[in-house]
This record gives sequence, C-alpha cells and structure tokens, in this order.
Amino acid sequence: MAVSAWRIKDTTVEVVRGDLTLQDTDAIVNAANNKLAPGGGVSGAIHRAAGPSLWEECRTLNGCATGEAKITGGYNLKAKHVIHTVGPVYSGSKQDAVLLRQCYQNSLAVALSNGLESVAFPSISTGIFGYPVQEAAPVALQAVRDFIQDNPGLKLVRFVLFSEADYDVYRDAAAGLFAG
Ligand code: AR6
Repeated sequence: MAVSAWRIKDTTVEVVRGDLTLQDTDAIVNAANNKLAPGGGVSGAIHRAAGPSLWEECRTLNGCATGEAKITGGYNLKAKHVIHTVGPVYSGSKQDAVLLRQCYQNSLAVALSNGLESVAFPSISTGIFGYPVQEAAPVALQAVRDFIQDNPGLKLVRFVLFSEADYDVYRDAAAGLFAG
C-alpha cells in the first residue's frame, strides 16, 4: 500500500492510497451534503458500509451548514465515529478555500472535543462538488498543519486517497509543505 508520513509536533500526518470506509481510526470524515443524506461518492460508500442506523442518526441532526462538522456513531464501520462535514461546491471564488479550510479544521475540533486521537479524511469536495484536486490538496494540508500547530492532542491524521493520481497530488503537496 502506498503510504507517506510526516511528523508535525506530536501528530503523525499520513497520506495513503486506499478506501476510507476500511480505516480503523477513531473517526472517519464524511464528505457530506447539507441534508446529511447518504448521496453518492464517498458518502454513499460510508452509509452502505455503516448500515441504515447511520442515516437514522443523521436524520436527527437537522442537516449541516457548509464548512461545519457534526459527529455520529460509526455503526458497522471499523471507525467508532463518523464526522460529517460539508465541503463547498467549487465556484472558482476565494470563498471556496475559506470554506474548505473550515471543513478540515472544524472536523478536527469536533474530534478533539470528543476525546478522539485519530482521524481519517477523504479529499473533500474534489469529486461530485468539482474542486480541482491540485487546488484542494494544499488547502487541505495547510488547514490540518495549522490546526495541529495550535491544538495538541491528536496522534494521527490520515488523508485517504482513492485514486493513484489523487494520492500523487497529495503526497507531492505534503512533501513541499511539510519538508524541513
Ligand atoms: N475512499 C476514499 N475516497 C473515496 C471513496 C472511498 N471509498 N469513494 C470516493 N472517494 P465525493 P464531494 C473519493 O464526490 O466532492 C455526495 O453525494 C473521490 O474519488 O465523494 O465532497 C455527497 O452526499 C473523491 O476524490 O465528495 C455530496 O452531495 C473524494 O472521495 C457530494 O457527493 C470526494 O468525492 C459531496 O461531493
């Protein structure tokens, strides 16, 4: 399996190629929609793997605003929790990166406030929501790095990329940002 790892303060940041639904981290992050309905993409895969109880719990949460994050159980997943965040639909405006950064940082804040130590992310917004992965990767990685530098307590943050091409983009961006 393709894995690259960096150390930021006391936190390991990994970039791996794989399937998010199989991760055994304390939480996996769902690239959700505003209704927290199952949908397609990685969200559909998470709901299928977790089972129908996940949607039942999501229905009680009154949706989720873009950039915000809410936590549920993980049900049949290996991960004990799912943190649902809603990325921006890509528009080409400066606001896209602001909202995408909020997704990563609010997800990690929810993890910490629930006592979780390890979190796995997909590449939020770069599928159905159309955010070019070359633009999204540095925003995602910087958001996580900045959060870790300000907030101790996380042991592992893992980016899980489904395709080899996306893995290469994240690995190269991380190598540039985290070197030295
Ligand atoms: N593991 C890791 N990554 C995956 C997996 C997987 N099992 N499956 C897909 N990906 P997307 P978005 C990648 O479209 O752009 C849903 O309908 C995929 O290759 O899932 O934020 C929601 O309900 C891509 O790189 O999320 C929303 O309506 C990345 O996950 C909407 O899609 C994100 O693609 C959200 O769109």
